[in-house]
Amino acid sequence: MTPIITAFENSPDEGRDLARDMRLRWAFEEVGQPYEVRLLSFAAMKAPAHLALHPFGQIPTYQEGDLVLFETGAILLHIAGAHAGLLPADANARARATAWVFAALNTVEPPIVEREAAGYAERDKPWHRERLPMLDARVATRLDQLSARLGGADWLDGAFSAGDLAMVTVLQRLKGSALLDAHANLAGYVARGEARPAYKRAFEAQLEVFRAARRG
Ligand SMILES: N[C@@H](CCC(=O)N[C@@H](CS)C(=O)NCC(=O)O)C(=O)O
Repeated sequence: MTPIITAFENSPDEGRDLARDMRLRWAFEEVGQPYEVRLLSFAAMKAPAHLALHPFGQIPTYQEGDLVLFETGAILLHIAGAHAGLLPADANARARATAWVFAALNTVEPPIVEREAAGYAERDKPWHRERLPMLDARVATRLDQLSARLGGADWLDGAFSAGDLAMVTVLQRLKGSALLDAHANLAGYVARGEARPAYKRAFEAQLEVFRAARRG
């Protein structure tokens, strides 16, 4: 059965890979699993039919027969568990790759998203300028630590895994920022992820949604 995911009909980033359906598209491409995409407007995301699939009214969701999932980490691990290619065969290495998925989404992503959200939701507040250095410092701390761990390796723990896929998509939110550029190894890590053929296919598919919407 072909899994169906949901994605933005009109992505705020105009299809440039930041919407989180990208993680799932990339995972499907890595493991060679065909998938379908159901596009949603913002209004549809908050309507009862979608809230029945996703309690927080967000994208992406995953449907496969009777199974409905939300949260990209859970979906990524579900895809990785069902197909070869994103988790190592060795049980300990598999557990470590899973830990990196959680690290990406629970430890590295929150300060990055908080800083990004402050940029568009709090810009007009009198305290915004004072708060910004603190948000930058929180991100910088995580990047320093991640950079130290990655060192000169290509991937976080041996071969490319679901952990790297999650981490690269999290770090992409900082592309072009001084925070990421301060760590050549992390910038190189993101570039290595984006150079993977599976990533490129997923990126093209996501961008095509934006192009099609523009064509009308
Ligand atoms: N923790 C969730 C976050 C999902 C999320 O933030 N989705 C965004 C798009 S990338 C969204 O739907 N934003 C619109 C909204 O929250 O109303 C996950 O990883 O799946």
